[in-house]
This record gives sequence, structure tokens and C-alpha cells, in this order.
Amino acid sequence: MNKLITIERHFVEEQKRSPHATGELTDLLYDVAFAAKLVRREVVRAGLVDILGMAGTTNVQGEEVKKLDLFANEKIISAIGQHGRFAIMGSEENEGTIVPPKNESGKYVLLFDPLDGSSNIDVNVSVGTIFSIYRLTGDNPQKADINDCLQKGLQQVAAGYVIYGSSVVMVYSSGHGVHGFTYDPTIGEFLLSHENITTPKRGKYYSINEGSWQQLHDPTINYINYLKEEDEETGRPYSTRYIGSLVADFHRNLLTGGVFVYPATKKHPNGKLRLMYEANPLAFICEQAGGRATDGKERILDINPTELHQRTPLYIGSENDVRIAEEFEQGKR
Ligand code: P6P
Repeated sequence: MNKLITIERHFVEEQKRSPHATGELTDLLYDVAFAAKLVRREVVRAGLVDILGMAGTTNVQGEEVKKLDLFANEKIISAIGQHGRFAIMGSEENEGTIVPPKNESGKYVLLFDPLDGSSNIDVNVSVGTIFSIYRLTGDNPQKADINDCLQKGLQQVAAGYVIYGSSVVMVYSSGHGVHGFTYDPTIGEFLLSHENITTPKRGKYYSINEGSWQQLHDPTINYINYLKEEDEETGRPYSTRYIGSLVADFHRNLLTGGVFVYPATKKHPNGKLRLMYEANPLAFICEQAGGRATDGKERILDINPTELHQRTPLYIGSENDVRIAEEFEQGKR
């Protein structure tokens, strides 16, 4: 019988790898896992209670916000902020930074997308929470400000996501590999189900919104056409898989191999996805699993952020596939 390892037990074991660890990061990850359980409880019953539908407001991206987005956002801020372990937070749903309700000793920064892909909630398609943890740049939590949030992705100390799908899985890395935990509602625990996830060097799926074909620039068109060509030696044509929920598309490609592409388009000249809330945490996970993530020219984790909600083109997944995509984007193919 497989050992039943809860995510909390795993956090503690991971902490033992760092002899100087104070346990504070472990506590933060506890809080994130707890918040994920609260969000899961509502997401899985969304069809049963009047929590669906437009909340009538729009978020900073100008997108309609559904009630579940608001709920997830509020739960994460309150469930995590109450322990005073984070000095400052940023949410994809909030324009500015958030100083947690209780900010005493926190030396960490939390950035999160509370419920990505929320336009899929009403049709029971997987959605996800994405999170990213950095250390404060200074040593005084009271002086934490937006500059503590605008750090390069390679400064992350931990990152992960929760996918609310046919099962609820939390995937995280604190720099020692990528590990997945499946929620068991009978005991209310996330149990280790995917230890040391490594992503195949080359996949068989590509994920892009083909409906944007007229919006694409030539290098991207050339790349997608390359993937559609018949070539047995390189496993082409690839199959297209596009759910329209980043966490779901990323998670499938992480496990099976493949490449997700949301490029710069005529409509989104800097891409649509957010650097700090989506690209950086997933790039951290992807690289820890042996994959690659770039904006077509630069490694995502090396991008120097200038704005909290800045967008970036994103090519992420199997290393060889992303490298080929880069060659097309850079005109080398
Ligand atoms: P499009 C969902 O709104 C989201 O932010 C991601 O989860 C998803 O990958 C992307 O946008 C889908 O965008 O333009 O293809 O509908």
C-alpha cells in the first residue's frame, strides 16, 4: 500500500532539506493549502448554490468578474492574511498591493491569481488558483511596498497552483522538484499523488487559441503550421488541445508533454497573460520539472518586471518544443 503523505507532512520534509530554515515558509505553504481547501469547497459546489453568474463588477483587466472570483480572492486574502506571515500581497483581481489584515512578522510576499479561467466556471470546466512566494527585498515588513512584488521570477522561493477539475490537485515546488497532491474529500487532506513530476522533453500536444489566427504574427503562424506538418520522425502533426483555462492546459502538458502558446498578437501586443500572477509561477514549476518557459526571446524568470499587472507573451512546456518555438519567433526557422 502506498504511503499516505499529506501535503503538510511534505512541507515539513522539504523544510528539513534547508538546515537554516526557520519554518516560516512551511507555515506559509500550510496557509496556502488551507486557503485552497476553502476555495475548493465553493468551486465544487458552484453549481448548487447561487454563487455563479456575473458579480456585476469588472476587475483591473476590464474583465467581468464572477462571484466565485470575488469569493476566492477574499478567502485567500483573509485565510492567509490573518496569520501575519506575509508582509504584502498582490492579487490578479486587485489593482494595487494588499497589506494583509495582520502584518507583524511576515518576511514574505504572496502574489496570486485566485481563480484563473473563471469564464469556464458556469460550464464546469477546470479552473485554477496560481500562487507565487518571494522573500521581502528588505528586512522590515512594515516597509514592504510594490517593489517587493516586482521581483524577477527567478527570485521565487516557492510557487504552485491548484486545479479544480475532475479531482482537485495542488502542485507546488519550493525549489526541490515539483510535487502533486490530490484532495481526498473523505479525510479533507491533499495526499501525495505525483512525486517529483518531470515533463517530457518533447510532447505531442500544442495549445493555442486558433480562433485568433487572424491576430497572429507570421513567425507564430509559421510555427503552428510546422507543428501541423506530416513528419513521422518528429512526431508531427501534433494534436491540438486548448481548454481556455491556463492551469488546465498547463497541467495536462506538464504531465504528458506539449507546448502552450499565448503569443503577442495584433489584439494583445504584449500577450494576454500576466507575468507576475501566471507566467512566473508556472515558469518556476515548469523549469523545476525540466521544461522551459520564455516570452519568445527571453526566459520568463529573467524578465525584469516594471508593473504589477504587466502582460507577457508565453511559450511554456516541453523544453525541445519551446526551443523550436523560439527559433521560429526569432526568425531562425
Ligand atoms: P483566450 C482565462 O481567461 C485566461 O486568462 C487563461 O486561463 C487562458 O489560458 C486564457 O485566458 C484564454 O484566453 O484569449 O484564448 O480566451
